[in-house]
Amino acid sequence: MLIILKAIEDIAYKIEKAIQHEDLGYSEGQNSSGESQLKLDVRSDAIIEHRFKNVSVIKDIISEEKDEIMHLHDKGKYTVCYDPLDGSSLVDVNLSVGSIFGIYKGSLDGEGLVAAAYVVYGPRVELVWVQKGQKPKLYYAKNQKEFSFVGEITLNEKGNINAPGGTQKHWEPHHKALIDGLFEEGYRLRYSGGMVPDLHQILLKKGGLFSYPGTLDKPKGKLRQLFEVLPFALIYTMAGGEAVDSKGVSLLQLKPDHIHDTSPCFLGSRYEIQAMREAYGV
Ligand code: P6P
Repeated sequence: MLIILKAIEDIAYKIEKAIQHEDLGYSEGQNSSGESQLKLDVRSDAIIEHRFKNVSVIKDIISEEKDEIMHLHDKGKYTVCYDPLDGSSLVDVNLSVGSIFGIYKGSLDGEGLVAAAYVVYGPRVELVWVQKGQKPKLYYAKNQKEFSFVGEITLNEKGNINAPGGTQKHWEPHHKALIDGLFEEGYRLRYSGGMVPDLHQILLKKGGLFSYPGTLDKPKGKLRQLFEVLPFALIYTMAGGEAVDSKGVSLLQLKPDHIHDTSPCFLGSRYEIQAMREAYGV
């Protein structure tokens, strides 16, 4: 499986360069979620597809930017689901963005998720890798050739960062009570609109809550299960935190019906997930 980590390191360098030097305009296309595609989205997807074609253990790939599953290697064991450049619309206001990867073996669901990774393209390029049963590992791009291991990531029982997603006017009353309650306790608002840097910050600051709830306008939430919600659910759970849906059920029990299915999601330290359970009555 570490051959996939090596490929993600190579991909990170190439996407970083594309972000620095390539056109930030819109392509003519739309992705499967009906979102307009930036040229950078298409370019990042092509970089990943090209690199994974050289990794024979990868059987299939599923991308936010592709309508359907793409077969790569008959003898491959893993399906890699990825969001090539999450939050790409933030690039033209010079905010951090990221790539997210879920590595599945057997079933395309929380049970089949065996590893996950993300790359943050910020002031530094950083990478987090996790295998089921192990602590998440943090690396940073020391130069154009290698990533250096920094250390393992653990979440404390409680944090003080609140990253509330979704359109506030469409929040249900009990969700608003959860968010306002944390602010009442002195939590700090840290929300950029990019889930990768927003979730990365909570991990490195060792605690807090990231939420993207079901809302009146998006009852099933906005974030995609296979290549956004589940990879981070594995990372947060292996870091000692929790990752649940709006019923308080572990996101690692998700079983998507379609490759672009979404789910409400709450990821954070144990104290904040307990606060969510109390506010939602679950
Ligand atoms: P909202 C970026 O488009 C993204 O998919 C995630 O990175 C981010 O958490 C979310 O959407 C932001 O959505 O509705 O809060 O702007």
